[in-house]
Amino acid sequence: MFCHQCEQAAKGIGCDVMGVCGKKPEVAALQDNLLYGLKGLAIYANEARKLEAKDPAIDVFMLEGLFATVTNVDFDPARLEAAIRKCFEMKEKAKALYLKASGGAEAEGGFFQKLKAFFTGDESKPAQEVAAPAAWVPAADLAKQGDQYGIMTFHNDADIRSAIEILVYGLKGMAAYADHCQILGKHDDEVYAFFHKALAATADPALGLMDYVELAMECGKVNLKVMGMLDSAHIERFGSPVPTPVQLGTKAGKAILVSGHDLLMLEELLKQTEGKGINVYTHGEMLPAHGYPGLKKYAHLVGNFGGAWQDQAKEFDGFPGAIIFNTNCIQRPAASYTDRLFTWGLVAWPGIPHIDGWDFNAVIEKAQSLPGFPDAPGKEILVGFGHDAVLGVADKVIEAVKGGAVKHFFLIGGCDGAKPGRNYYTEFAEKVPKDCVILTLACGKYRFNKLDFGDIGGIPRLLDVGQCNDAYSAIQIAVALAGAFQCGVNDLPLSLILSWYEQKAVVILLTLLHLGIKNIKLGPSLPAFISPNVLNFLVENFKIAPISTPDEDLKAILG
Ligand code: FSO
Ligand code: SF4
Repeated sequence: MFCHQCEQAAKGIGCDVMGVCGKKPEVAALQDNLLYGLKGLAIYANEARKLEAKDPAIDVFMLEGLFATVTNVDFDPARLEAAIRKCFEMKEKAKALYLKASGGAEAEGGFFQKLKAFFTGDESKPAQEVAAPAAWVPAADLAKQGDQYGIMTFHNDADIRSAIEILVYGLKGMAAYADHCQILGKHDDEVYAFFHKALAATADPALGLMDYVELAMECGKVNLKVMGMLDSAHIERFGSPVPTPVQLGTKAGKAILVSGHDLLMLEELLKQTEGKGINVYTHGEMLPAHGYPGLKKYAHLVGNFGGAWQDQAKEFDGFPGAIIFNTNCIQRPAASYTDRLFTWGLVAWPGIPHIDGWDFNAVIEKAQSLPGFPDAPGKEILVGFGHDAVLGVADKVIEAVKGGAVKHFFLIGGCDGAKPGRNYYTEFAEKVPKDCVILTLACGKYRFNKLDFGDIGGIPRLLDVGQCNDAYSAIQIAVALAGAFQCGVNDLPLSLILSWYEQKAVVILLTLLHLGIKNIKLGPSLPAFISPNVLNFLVENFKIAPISTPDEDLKAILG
């Protein structure tokens, strides 16, 4: 195996014996095989779409297939094998669509003709055979087959391979958000078309470095649309988040802990647990759920438990109820809680019961068989500062900036992780001067969201904007402030101090680059999949810089 798609890549190079995340070589090979099959599916789906032939089942499967290969999602070989076989079915469906739409023959100027022209050596060879992923057929041993499709086979040129990887990881991250959208009933043809076009392009030997760089930027653009769709889907269903205190203590009663990002799954669980004496707690990226009127109305959504994802193995032992993951980040479960752990959606761990569909009875029964919590009230933290809440007090904020009460805004956000060096973010937040406001989002906030930051004239100094996908909200806030001050976002007194871990962070970064946002500080380390030349390109064009020390960075930013 060789994988370096996340920040945990072993030795900063890549995992080649076993994933630091717990991904075994067999699972890595199956994911590589699935990704290869998805490229084949994308080639046909893209060609079919050009002829106005499409199928919603193909569009949704593309999202699910990509999402299953994101870090800390699917560790279950059996589920991955089933996905690979379904991928083949979908590819055959897309091929049939394409052939039907093209009248049974290759369309003029189509992908296969281009390939034929490229490989001038063997004109007799059917073009479909040359477009290797399009000709992919699952073998009897799917893991062994996947071994030939590792990321090093993406391209021989290190820079082109790096650009292709950035695009592929961007697509994976965006697939996660688009999957949440489709679960909420939101679909967008332009988004689906881009997935097919971009993934097909990764198998096109006629393309060069700048083609992939442009596609990566376009991925950032499309992702802005996807995050916007998810934002409106959440608001339509649950109302706009409002500032809400969240209990970190416990309430007497049986308990269920929900981890992940899927708010619709949480709502369904809240409905099914109502009146049953079960209290529901959020974990990790579910924390922002407390701010949504349509979710906070459930009195048995009682609080938040634990820290960010990387602490789960030591914290879940102390949760005396059932635990369910609805998206990443799951880690190898410790023996002390495997008997009360469940997965849902695309998350899976071998041997852990998976809930297919929307019936959470098994989870409820498990919670009822466990002791639950006593009453032990704790500290409260504030969440719910989405774009509507913040822009609702925009006048106050603008006045505070103009009057000099607020000097600077820092967006300290992104993913948390297990590697050392992430204390930087805690220290940075602590050292931010008292006349500055901190916006935060995603699971990296657990490094400092339980500290007291106080307020500036009634404006809390720490504003929790939400989940990682709520980067959309932060962008809306920045754009509105830029409008009010009649300047560009880069001219605002705003600095972005980001932490990354997995592929959703990659696609958010692409969105920020697409928007032309410069001077981002990125840590705790730079991605192993960025080649030195591609890094130079990013530094020259976007002035991205790795984090150094909180003191040095603060000094450089605030002068
Ligand atoms: Fe974190 Fe995990 Fe939300 Fe990620 S819980 S690391 S970027 O999945 O998606 O922020
Ligand atoms: Fe290693 Fe990250 Fe890949 Fe897991 S996802 S194998 S930790 S690089």
